[in-house]
Amino acid sequence: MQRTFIMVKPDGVKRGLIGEIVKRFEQKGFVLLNAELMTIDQSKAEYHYEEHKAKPFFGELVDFITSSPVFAMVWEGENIIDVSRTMIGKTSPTEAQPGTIRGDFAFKKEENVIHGSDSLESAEREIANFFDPLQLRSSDQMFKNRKSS
Ligand code: IDP
Repeated sequence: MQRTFIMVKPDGVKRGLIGEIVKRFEQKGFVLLNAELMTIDQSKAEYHYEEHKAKPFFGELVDFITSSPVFAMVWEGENIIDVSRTMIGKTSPTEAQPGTIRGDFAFKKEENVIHGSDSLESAEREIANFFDPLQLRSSDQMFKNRKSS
């Protein structure tokens, strides 16, 4: 079982897409472990997008992600890293297929509604950047009462 970091970006939150995105992940059968509406500070944003530090759009990217609240989530499921990237769609909305989240809702590369980790290593690094390890749930903990009742 894998877990991943999914974030509705400021444009997605402003456009009221949190519910739609959560619905798609729930309907797929994934389990929501943690979620928080949060405003990201500069240092967390820079760490999150560290791999793009040398790119010309880095400053703009950090400004955008810190501009207003995001909805940060941890989701769990089988092969969730690859499956969620497919559900999210390509980075550029001109390439994102209809039926994917970006294909259906995004029209600009700079504001493409959602982030999802692209590997197990990034997922763990990104989860740790935004959530306190003591607050992280596991699905075993969440559903232990359901089994015994
Ligand atoms: P991903 O979000 O699909 O994994 P990455 O290549 O990791 O894509 O880029 C991170 C984010 O940076 C993208 O989601 C997008 O919002 C932004 N971005 C990527 N390329 C460009 C660009 O050429 N101009 C402006 N923003 C970009």
